[in-house]
Amino acid sequence: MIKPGDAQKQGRAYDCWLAYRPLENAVADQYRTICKKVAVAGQSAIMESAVDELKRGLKGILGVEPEVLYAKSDTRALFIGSESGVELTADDMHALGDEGFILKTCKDAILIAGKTDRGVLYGTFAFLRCLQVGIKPEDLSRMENPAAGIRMINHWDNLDGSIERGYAGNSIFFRDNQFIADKSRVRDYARLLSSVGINGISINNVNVHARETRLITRELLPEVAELAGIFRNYGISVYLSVNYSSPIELGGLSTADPLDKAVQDWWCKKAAEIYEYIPDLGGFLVKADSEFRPGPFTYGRTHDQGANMLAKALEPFGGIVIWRCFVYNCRQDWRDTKTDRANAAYDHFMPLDGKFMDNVVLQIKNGPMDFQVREPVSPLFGGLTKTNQILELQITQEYTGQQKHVCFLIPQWKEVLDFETWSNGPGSTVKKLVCGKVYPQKHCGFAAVSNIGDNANWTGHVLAQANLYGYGRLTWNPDLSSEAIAEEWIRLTFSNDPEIIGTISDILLKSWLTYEKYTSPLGIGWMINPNHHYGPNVDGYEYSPWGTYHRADWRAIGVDRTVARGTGFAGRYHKPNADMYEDMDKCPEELLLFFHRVAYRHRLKSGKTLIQHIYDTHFEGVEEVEQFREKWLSLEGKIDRERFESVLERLDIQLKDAREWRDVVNSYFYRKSGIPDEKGRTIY
Ligand code: GCV
Repeated sequence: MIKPGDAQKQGRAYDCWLAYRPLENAVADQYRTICKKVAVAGQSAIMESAVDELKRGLKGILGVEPEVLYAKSDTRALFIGSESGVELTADDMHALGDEGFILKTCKDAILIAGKTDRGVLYGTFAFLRCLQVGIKPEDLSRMENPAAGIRMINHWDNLDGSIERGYAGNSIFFRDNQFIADKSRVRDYARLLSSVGINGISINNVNVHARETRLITRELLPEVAELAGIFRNYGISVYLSVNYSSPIELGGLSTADPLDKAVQDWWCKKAAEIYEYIPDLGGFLVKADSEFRPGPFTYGRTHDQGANMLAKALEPFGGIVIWRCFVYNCRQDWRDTKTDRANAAYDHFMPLDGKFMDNVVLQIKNGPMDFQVREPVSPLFGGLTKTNQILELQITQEYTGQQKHVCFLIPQWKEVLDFETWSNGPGSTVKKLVCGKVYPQKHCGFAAVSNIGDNANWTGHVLAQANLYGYGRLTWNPDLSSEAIAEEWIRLTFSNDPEIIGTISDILLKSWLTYEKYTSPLGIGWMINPNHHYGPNVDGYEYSPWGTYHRADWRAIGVDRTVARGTGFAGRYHKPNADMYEDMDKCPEELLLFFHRVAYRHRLKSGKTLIQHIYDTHFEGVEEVEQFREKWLSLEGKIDRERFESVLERLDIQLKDAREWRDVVNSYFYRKSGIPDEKGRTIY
């Protein structure tokens, strides 16, 4: 009998990078002789997940169904093949962190070990990755520890089943204001996340509406606990987004003032109640005083007071408060050129550095605005030196093509991670800061907004699976290159065939810059249709209260954010970055319009005028999408029809919409400036 939901799970795309395709070569034969027997040391639900996965992988890749034995031992390990041969040494144990793993091999045995069962699970997934891409047993040996402790996914799912900024269907957790009863999809999601090292998930939208406010009540906590149980088996802790006004909305109090004793007591009792149901809840995620959400400002209190009050309530249970820095005035007057949304997070949180409790972590978006295709790095990175912090990225492609356009975001994130803040001299990169390697932090790491939904292929666009995969891999090891991640994902998801790898890599690795070319130029951002944020509309937000302006007139475009003449944002960075951004000649050109107001006739380093650059990149961007389509067509017959057709369909949409972007943007600037295209192409 077909159960509800089963139909969605059919198809090649559902398995993502855990498809476990048969491997037919000499390496596979080598593994086949080893992988007949598995001895399991250490029993737990997580170890069982590791064993299940190993069995699934060996069956799929090698066609082997190993005999599984359970050994009595204090070690946490899977011994594949002969039980002697490979051993764990004291040095190995010493080098292993709590979540790390070790893979060791000899002629007839493979050892997957960790200090904890989580480590074994991660090691199992790593082993299966190596197997699928055809790494020989003798080249397997490795020891890995994750770069940071928090490696989290944020869902913006609502209980009615909708997902804020979701582009791949509805929620896999909720429908019609209830939890979805069939949890098999959640389990598969937990496998996907855990396979790339994710260890935390907040299940509900940071905009916590009325029904979701009730997630922390006895009515819904048993359901949260059930989800938490599924994720727990894969080493993933559940977090809840909470409504700062809960004491009023649930507790009947007249205030949510963090300094009010009754409010404090209410949260303490509430925390105790929540932990009865979910003893290992990760904690709370909080969006406060932002985009109409309540927060401490309502009571004339500061964000440290607001966050610390919640942190005290969670402290006895080991929970943490993840407090978002996305705080700005969204009712700005567009005529006011002094107020700058880019300054907001920095100005709100820098004065509070060092004032947060140990179990509070600030979650900082990568840029000062909002996940645009190009932004500078938030100056809070390197600014804050005494506060726990995590980097927030957006996997869901709100501003980067909404999973209709291919936009592999790993190269963008790599630029963020590798950004040198100079906070504590050279080497103070964002990745080191958020991994606690520049200033000590009790909790640090990564969070990103999920791009999945109940679509049969999870992400809407099959190639968008690579963004989820790559995010996880970077949280584990931010030094991995975009090229390595793309190749690994393609090998696991499609094939080890060099032609397929070459073709898809080429598309992925160019796609972010291509998207940037035909959308908003040189760091200025936006130019999109209001609300849903899809498609070109140059003045879409220009006269709005949201603080996102390009200020184009007949002569120039861009926002002067210099200290000398503008909003002063450039001065929020450490030197030499501050000087670099301040000076129009030194400012990296891809961010020129973010920091400076520039005349259309200004000559860029290429020798082209700004206006000609805008025209050229918009034509080029569309040509590149045409090339993506051609490249993809060359894969016909080489990959399964289902995924081939599905990506082709999206590329057709992308091409049509890229042309729309090109023509709308070029026509807008031609009409504003009156300057014709030097190459005489069609501009309307
Ligand atoms: C969840 C942007 C998005 C909002 C989102 C917000 C946030 O403004 O458009 O949908 O709200 O960011 O990150 O809180």
